[in-house]
Amino acid sequence: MKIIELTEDVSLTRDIETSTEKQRESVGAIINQVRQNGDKALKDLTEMYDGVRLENLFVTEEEIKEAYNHINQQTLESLRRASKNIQSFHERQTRQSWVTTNEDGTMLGQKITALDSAGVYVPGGKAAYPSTIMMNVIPAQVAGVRNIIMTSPPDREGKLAPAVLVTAAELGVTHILKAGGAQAVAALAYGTETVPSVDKITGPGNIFVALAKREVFGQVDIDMIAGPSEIVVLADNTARPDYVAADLLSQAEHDEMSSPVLVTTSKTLAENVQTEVEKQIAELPRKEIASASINDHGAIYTAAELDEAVEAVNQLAPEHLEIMTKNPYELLGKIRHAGAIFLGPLSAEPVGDYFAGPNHVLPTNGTARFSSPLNVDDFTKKSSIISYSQTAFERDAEDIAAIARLEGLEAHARSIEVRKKGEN
Ligand code: HSO
Ligand code: ZN
Repeated sequence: MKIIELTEDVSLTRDIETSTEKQRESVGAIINQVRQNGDKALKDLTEMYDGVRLENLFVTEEEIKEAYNHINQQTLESLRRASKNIQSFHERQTRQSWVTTNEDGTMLGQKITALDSAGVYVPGGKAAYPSTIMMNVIPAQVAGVRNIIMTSPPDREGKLAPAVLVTAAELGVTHILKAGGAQAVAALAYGTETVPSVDKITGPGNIFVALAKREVFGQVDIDMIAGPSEIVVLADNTARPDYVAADLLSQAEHDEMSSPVLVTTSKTLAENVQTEVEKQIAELPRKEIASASINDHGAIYTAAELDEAVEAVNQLAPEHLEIMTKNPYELLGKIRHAGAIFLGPLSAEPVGDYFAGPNHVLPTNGTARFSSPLNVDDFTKKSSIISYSQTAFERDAEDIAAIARLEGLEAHARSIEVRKKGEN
């Protein structure tokens, strides 16, 4: 892992994965195919990309029952405890509708309504994470979304992983579509004979899923376009190098493109973490992926002062930030951009990935500058409420008509004036 001294000409910007023209064309074609041919297109595309011809596009009750035979009781208990924590955290995010009545008799307000339906995309193969199912489904349920459809690509035998099925079933999700890629996104956005269209599509996926989500945005809402995982550890000489190295590697093992970064005021820590990373990486089952991430997208930055280190963190605007300094709370106020902030030596990033309660679907690629973790609000929308009284109307009519005429919109002005007392 390279050690770089932070100077003014060190660039902290990160390359964003871009799509090719060919990928965009193929996604467009897949979406059209599903729009035109519905279930048949879904089956044809699943045969082509996942290597299996499906009779039934949806998971059956028997398949769910069977999946439970492959999960041991202890794992099930762990999933249940995690789910409980995630639920209680998200319950704190719920908002109430409100109205305010003014002395002039007007009533104004904001009505909060859950989306009718949501589709959750779950990647296939090894990246089919039960934790991600919980992180997407639970906020939707807490918001009050009634219809939740999950979709995930089947394996060559037409099956979904038992852990995926059991997690979904534990959460009460029974509508599970066996489809992946752009075709799954298209089916959720436009609906088919058997797949109902949804209002919002959330969940991570490969470049084809990301492009498809971008393409159907407007027809439906989407959560975000998530990039590879990122972690920044901000540490001083009080941090333990073995903890720091382990946490950097926890995100490095996600993807060759993941970015594990240490920003530190201690040159000794920098060197010790460098050694530790080499030592620990050798023992990891996913060492090829982790090494690629560490070597190509990892870095250790050394800063002269803590303030300089904090500034670098804000520029990086990481998905995850761990602060392991003498007094992490002191720095919290200075952190402006980070998806999730982990304070102190025991708040390891995987505590948040799996268990503590906050959502692990977080802004990546510097988008923490302007966006937030997935949350209950993402599954609700607001309607404004306006009720005008006679007093208020008489008082404001002239102002309203004046602004209408300023805009050259005479019919607007007349819609006000037709109601004015004494004029009709
Ligand atoms: N750290 C990932 C989420 C995850 N980790 C799922 C393990 N499973 C992105 O925030
Ligand atoms: Zn993770």
